[in-house]
Amino acid sequence: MTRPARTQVAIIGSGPAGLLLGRLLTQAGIDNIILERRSKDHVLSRIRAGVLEEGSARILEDAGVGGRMREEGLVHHGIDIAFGGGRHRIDLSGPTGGKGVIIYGQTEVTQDLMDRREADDAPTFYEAEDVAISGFDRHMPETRFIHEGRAHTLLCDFIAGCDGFHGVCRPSVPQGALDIAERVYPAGWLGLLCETPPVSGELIYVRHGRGFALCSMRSPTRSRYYLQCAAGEDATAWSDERFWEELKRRLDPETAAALVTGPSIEKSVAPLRSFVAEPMRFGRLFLAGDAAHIVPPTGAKGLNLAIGDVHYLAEALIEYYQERSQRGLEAYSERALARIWQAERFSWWMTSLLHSFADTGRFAQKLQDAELAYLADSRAAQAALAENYVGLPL
Ligand code: FAS
Ligand code: PHB
Repeated sequence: MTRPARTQVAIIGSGPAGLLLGRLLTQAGIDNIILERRSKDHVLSRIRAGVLEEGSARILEDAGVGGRMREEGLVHHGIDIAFGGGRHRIDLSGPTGGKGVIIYGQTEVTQDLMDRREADDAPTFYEAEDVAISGFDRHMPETRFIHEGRAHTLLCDFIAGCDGFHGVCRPSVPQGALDIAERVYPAGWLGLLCETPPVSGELIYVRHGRGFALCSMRSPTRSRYYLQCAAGEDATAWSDERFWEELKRRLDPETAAALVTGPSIEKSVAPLRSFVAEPMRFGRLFLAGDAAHIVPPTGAKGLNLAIGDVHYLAEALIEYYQERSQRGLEAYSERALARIWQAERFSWWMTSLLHSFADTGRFAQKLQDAELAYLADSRAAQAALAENYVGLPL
């Protein structure tokens, strides 16, 4: 691409948001190009989310990328909350008319979307350097980037900022045009992936005086565990042995005894942050996914919110091109933010309920005890958790 090329929608970022948007637009006959700064292998090497809401699964199925998810994904109808030495099962399906969640790693979702994009023969520039965007506040958006040592300019009708929390799109918005709401938690999550059978058939969220823990999985033979750790913790400071010993100290004795340990195939630390940038549209630039918002992973909402944003944005762009209507584009930000803030609230609530933070005073600890006791005894409280966990309607 040497002379300024043109496309209808330039998508910045080849994570789940960018790839899904690309697929939905291609399916509707709308030309799009994805610019990704990392290599394909690097994008696939990042271990992230593990839980899909049924609404997300349907969107992936309608996009023609749900086959392997339906074959290999594990449908779960409950989760356990462990505290005070016991485990309390939260029925997800009873209070929600039979809804559950699907355990299917983000890595697999990304692989399925990449395979589909290749089959569509839709263009993605991996290892695109110095991506810059401009003109979106007028009617002449363009992106510039370096690829394989050559400078390119891409003219487009719209730019979709799907470039995550550390991307270039949100910072390209004029100073002062963004309303930022943020809470940074004084802790992180140390995650470990291993080829061992999960300790339990469903996820276990653990509240413990030593810190939060989560027992999750990717398949009947591959487990994913998390420990609350200090913010900015160095994952290499944790040997596998140290990780397993600490996890066992946070589990009840029966679960600890059932834990199958093994060598880690991945270990990483994720920060805990709540973050929303409003609005999500600036002229012809639209933000979607982590580029606009972040949730602490306790509610398993990050990936699901990205899919929800893209569902709304794709609908609006297809309406624009097929009906020449701006209605969906004008409603996008408000529509997406209504659902985002519900997920922000739930993720903050789950995080505050289950983590012990250094700045959590005695009163807040006693409130946690009371909230957990109420959750264990109240079907209404359990139903409220269930309907948020399986996902609010799109
Ligand atoms: P992503 O960050 O996935 O993708 C953005 C893409 O844009 C990346 O490939 C990046 O390389 C690219 N990019 C960035 N800057 C660019 C530039 N200037 N030019 C071109 N490309 C650029 N969610 C859960 O539900 N459960 C979890 O357990 C969980 N764990 C997580 C752990 C970590 C370490 C992180 C960071 C997030 C985690 N999340 C989790 C949230 C995560 O799953 C996100 O919600 C999800 O990746 C959002 O997808 P995207 O919006 O596509 O952003
Ligand atoms: C995961 O399996 O990675 C996972 C599951 C549930 C969460 C967060 C992460 O809330």
